[in-house]
This record gives sequence, C-alpha cells and structure tokens, in this order.
Amino acid sequence: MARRWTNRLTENDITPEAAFLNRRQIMAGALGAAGASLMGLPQAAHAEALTPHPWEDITSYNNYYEFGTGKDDPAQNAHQLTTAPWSVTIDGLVERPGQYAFEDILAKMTIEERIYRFRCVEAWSMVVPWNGFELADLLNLAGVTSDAKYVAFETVLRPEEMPGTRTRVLDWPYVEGLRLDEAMHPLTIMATGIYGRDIPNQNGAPLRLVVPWKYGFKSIKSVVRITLTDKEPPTSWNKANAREYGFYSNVNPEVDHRRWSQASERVIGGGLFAKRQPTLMFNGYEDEVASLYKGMDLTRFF
Ligand SMILES: Nc1nc2c(c(=O)[nH]1)N[C@H]1C(S)=C(S)[C@@H](COP(=O)(O)O)O[C@H]1N2
Ligand SMILES: [Mo]
Repeated sequence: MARRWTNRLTENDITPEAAFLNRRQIMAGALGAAGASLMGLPQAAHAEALTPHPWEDITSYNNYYEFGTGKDDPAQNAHQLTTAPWSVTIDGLVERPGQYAFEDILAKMTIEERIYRFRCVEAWSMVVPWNGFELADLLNLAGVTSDAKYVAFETVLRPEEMPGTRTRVLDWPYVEGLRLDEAMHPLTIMATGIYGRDIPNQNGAPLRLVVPWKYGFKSIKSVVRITLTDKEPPTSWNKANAREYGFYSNVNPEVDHRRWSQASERVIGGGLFAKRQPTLMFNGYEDEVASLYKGMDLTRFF
C-alpha cells in the first residue's frame, strides 16, 4: 500500500486565520498589484507555502446541490441538516461490516491538518486548511477484504431537510466512487473540520471525502455509507452526463471539459488578488499520485 504521506507544511507554517485576514487588509490598503507580487505572494502555482483562503470564502461559496444549485444556497439552507447523531454504514467487501457511530470513529482516528489545493471542474479554485484523518485508516478499521477493488460513497438523503433534493437536478442520493488504491492513498482524507473548527454543514458536515488531485465533485459531502465492491461504482455526475464527467476526473489541464478549457482556473477571493492561474497536472500532486495512473490513457479515462 501507499506510503504514509508527510505534509510539507508543519504546524508552524499555518497562517492563523486572523493574521491572514489582517495581512490581507494591510496589503490591500498599502500596496498595488506589483507590491503584492514583490511581497512574494504565490504567483507561480508551484509555490510550496500555500496560503489558505479565508473562512468566509470557504464557507459562503459552495456546491452542495442538495441545498440548491446557487453558490450561496448551501450557506443559506444547510443549517437545516441534522448532523448529530450521525453514523456511517461500512459494508460490502469488508471483514467487519456495520454501522459506525461518528463519535466511535473519531475516537480511533488521528486528526491532522492538511492544507490542500481545491479545484472545481467549473474552473475555480481555493486553498483549504482541512482537519481530518486518512480514509485508509477508516477502511482498515472495517478491514478491506482481498477481493475489493473499488470504494463507493453515498451522501445522506433527507428531502425534509434538503430542499434541493425535492427537485430532480441530480439522481439522489449523491454518490461517488474511487478505485481502492486511490482511496488508500495517503493524500485521501475524510475531513471533519476547517481551520480547526467543526466543518460547517454547507461544506459537508459532519464528515466528507477530500481527494485533492481530483475535481471537487469527487469530494462527496455528508457521507453515510461506504461500500467496498469489486465493480466500478456509479457516480452522480457521470450518471447525469457521461460525456462530460468521467469516473476518474483527475485534474488535468490538458484534457478540456467539452464546454470549456481546463488549462487555467479562477482563484476565488476577487479584489486585488483576482487572477487566473495555470491549472497544474493532478492539481499540483503529480509527484504523489502520477504512479497510480502509469500506462493509462488519461484522455480516454478522464
Ligand atoms: N453530496 C454532495 N457532495 C458534493 C457536492 C454536492 O452537490 N453534493 N458538490 C461537489 C462539488 S461540485 C464541489 S466543487 C465540492 C464543493 O465543496 P465545498 O463547497 O466545500 O467547497 O463538493 C462536492 N461534493
Ligand atoms: Mo465542483
């Protein structure tokens, strides 16, 4: 199995949210765009020290269609979701199938901070300081059997709490899937927090998948079921439009969406810092994950 992944950034490198906001204000007041780049803000997309987006951006510009298709609908509506008690059913090709209570899972997991690039298929991006644990640790808790090849995920479906599910914009519940080696990769996490606080409902409380080298829609929210299978599982956006959304959906600047280019992305935040930046192969995680796809035609398996 994949080696444990070590965060390049340490706790000491994390910009406290307040300090970050403060610096942004200071710079917005004192400097023009040229000044900003002189100050060493990441112009090159390969900059190692990723500066997380403010809490406000991360929690007010969302995609969570169960609460509506507008970017601000989730922040308006997701408070209706009951997130406690919560449990995750882990079943299929596992040694210990069952309903795992969220608290029992948390008690056994090590929560880490992971500052990841996040790239939506709609060609916008942010940097998010997630808190969470490696999905591999959760799967090992249930004991994956040797015939398992894929992992299927399902979001909670509660029409009475989720106004968007009363329309047929997608085939509910929202479902996603990974190949087992992708799921076991140390970059793949289940997030339970942002900026050290509990993850807000609009971002997928109480726990959601985060796969940083894939388009954002793979990172399924508010997970209630994880099923190990030997067949590639159906995924919501592929079911909705198979020509536009493949199973893999790895971030790839060279494979365009049928209706737009994926070569660059709009960085959320606007104002002085509004800019497009080049999109990176595997969203900047090429060194870590390219080996998973060795020999695969990434145009065909998009
Ligand atoms: N259940 C569910 N999960 C979902 C979505 C959704 O509509 N429903 N949207 C996806 C998309 S398109 C993106 S870009 C990310 C957005 O995550 P964020 O709102 O935390 O930034 O969630 C993904 N997970
Ligand atoms: Mo997305």
